[in-house]
Amino acid sequence: MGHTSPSAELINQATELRDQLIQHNQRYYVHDDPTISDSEYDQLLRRLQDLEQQYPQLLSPDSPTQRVGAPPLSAFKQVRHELPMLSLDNAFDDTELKEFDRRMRERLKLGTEEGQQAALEYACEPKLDGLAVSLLYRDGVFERGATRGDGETGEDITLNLRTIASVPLHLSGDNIPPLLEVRGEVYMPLAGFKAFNARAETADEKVFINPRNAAAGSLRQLDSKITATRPLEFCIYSVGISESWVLPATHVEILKQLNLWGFLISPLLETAANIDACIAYYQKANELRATLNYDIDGIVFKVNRLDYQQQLGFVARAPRWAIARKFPAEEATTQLLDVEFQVGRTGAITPVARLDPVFVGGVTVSNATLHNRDEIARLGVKIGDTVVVRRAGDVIPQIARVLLEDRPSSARAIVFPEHCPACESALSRIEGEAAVRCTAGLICPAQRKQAIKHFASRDALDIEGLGDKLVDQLVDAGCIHSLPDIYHLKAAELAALERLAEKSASNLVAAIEASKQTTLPRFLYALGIREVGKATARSLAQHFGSLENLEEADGDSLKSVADVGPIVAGFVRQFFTNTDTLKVIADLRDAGVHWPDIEVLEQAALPLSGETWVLTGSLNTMTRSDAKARLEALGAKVAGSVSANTTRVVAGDKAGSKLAKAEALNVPTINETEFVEYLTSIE
Ligand code: 9MJ
Repeated sequence: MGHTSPSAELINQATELRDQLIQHNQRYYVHDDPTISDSEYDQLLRRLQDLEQQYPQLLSPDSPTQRVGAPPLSAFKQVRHELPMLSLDNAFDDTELKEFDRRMRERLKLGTEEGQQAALEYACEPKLDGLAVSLLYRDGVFERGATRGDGETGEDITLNLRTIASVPLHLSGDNIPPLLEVRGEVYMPLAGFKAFNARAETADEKVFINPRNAAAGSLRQLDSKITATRPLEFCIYSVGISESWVLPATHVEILKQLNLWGFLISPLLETAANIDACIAYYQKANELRATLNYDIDGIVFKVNRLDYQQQLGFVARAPRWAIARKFPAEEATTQLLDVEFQVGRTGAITPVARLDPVFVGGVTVSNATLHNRDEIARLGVKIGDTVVVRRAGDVIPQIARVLLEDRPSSARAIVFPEHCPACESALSRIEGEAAVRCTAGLICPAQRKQAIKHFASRDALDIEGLGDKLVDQLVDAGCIHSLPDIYHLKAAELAALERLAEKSASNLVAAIEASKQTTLPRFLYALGIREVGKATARSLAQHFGSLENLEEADGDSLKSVADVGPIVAGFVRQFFTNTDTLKVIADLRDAGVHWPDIEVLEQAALPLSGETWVLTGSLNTMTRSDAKARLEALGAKVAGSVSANTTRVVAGDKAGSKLAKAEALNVPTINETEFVEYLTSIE
């Protein structure tokens, strides 16, 4: 591909597309008078991109595909990573780091006893706290960039990446491979982050809670002109696929070569002769951390020799030959000012601590979750107490403990409400459950808001632009009372709301319109039936094929569905026998929400019928019950123990005796990466 010449017809086509796009661009940006929709524009742009991708000869520097900040897309394309994008195992102290070194030495047979150890060198680099992306270059030209996604499939964010100055559009230097994929991190340096937030605050716009979220939010823009205004950087840390490149012998040499071709590499990249030198590097970096102009959340150590890396291979979705030594969770003390009670989608009441704002783990924290009534009792916390707040990486801030010696005499007990704080309805607590719930369902405005947010979320009907704040506004303003009202919103009504520009209002109306065409699993998930997550929604859809069949299903047939036990079956029955919810569904369909039915295969005709699988060890990319549900939906039985009748064993991290038994019985085993690949290939 790419080496043959395009026909005259294709050359003409490309010229025509380019002219059309330039014209539409002018109409859109200069004259504010577009004559085609955003998605029609996308289609033209993609046709040209595809042509140019296929025939780089057609690329011209003035092509609209090359603009810094191209016109908005209506959605990102999916990209499958030919080589999965891996994550890293963590070590939380020096002992775990030494343990890692011992494992490497054992596997590589380099000696573990003192005095008998052969050299094992590591590459040391800071762990950047941003977003992992993959960039693909063909003949030295940047062709496509994608997010990591779940490691297997990411999103095509080429146009956004093109706006980042440290993403080279052309590589320079000698012997550039005809095909080269690099991986690295996109992040927002601290100075840029602070400046961005300061500006946003003055303009009364949304501020980001930390640089990582800012980077993520900036890369997720469908309009790359917005991304272009964000101060992002890109630093690489590994190579993916490549063609005709005889890789150097070590990781550090690879990065140095990539640096020569035009990529930014960490200025702190070093080698360490052994694990003690790694520990010294970590300490030095920890001291340096406060002076860096970007956030790092740990140090990554990688076995430097490539032949060793190949020998060591992978476990699940992480390389065996690398480890991230994380900086410790940060703690700070502050005062608990008050406790408020929030109502979740299913009515669960969550106490939220309002704190005297305190800077911890790189962000200012003014709220922390207290989870439930039991957690308040466990902490023994009162309003007015001095508390220790802990924040580790992405984790929601928690109250770790109370400093009882500092308790003021004015401290008061936290009183759990007896009625819903949003609608005054009665609360109930089911035996054996930690949560206390509001029983009012969608009559409760708080639950209604959450239900709408869930319905519009990415994995549900994916209504881009219908975010949390807007839903709050729409419900408060009385524009939305129930889910079907979403489909009766008018651009004028939306534009009248505070903070919503006319353009965003019409984009939102278009996104709402587009969401009408969906799939049965998405629709079922979107309804927010209790305990019906994505995997269960998929099982139900595959089993029943249509909503009508599901609505009519009795408890027994529900229980025969993969991953559905009596409790979930009960919630599903309850949902579909409630006249209010049936009316919501009917109204949604009347409003135009539709999906194709699914062909229901007889159990015997399913691809894994007759097979028995065993899951062991921990999985990183899905929960054990999701894995089970997916296997069962494909017709397999999932057993708890390995026998000669077992078809296959999926071995996750730290798989133990079951894996050993499988090996002893010659039962085939696969790791998580292979498992995910297999599932996606047959589902
Ligand atoms: C970061 N986040 O800085 C890796 N990373 O290597 C570095 N991440 C990585 N390396 C293999 N420096 C998988 C992830």
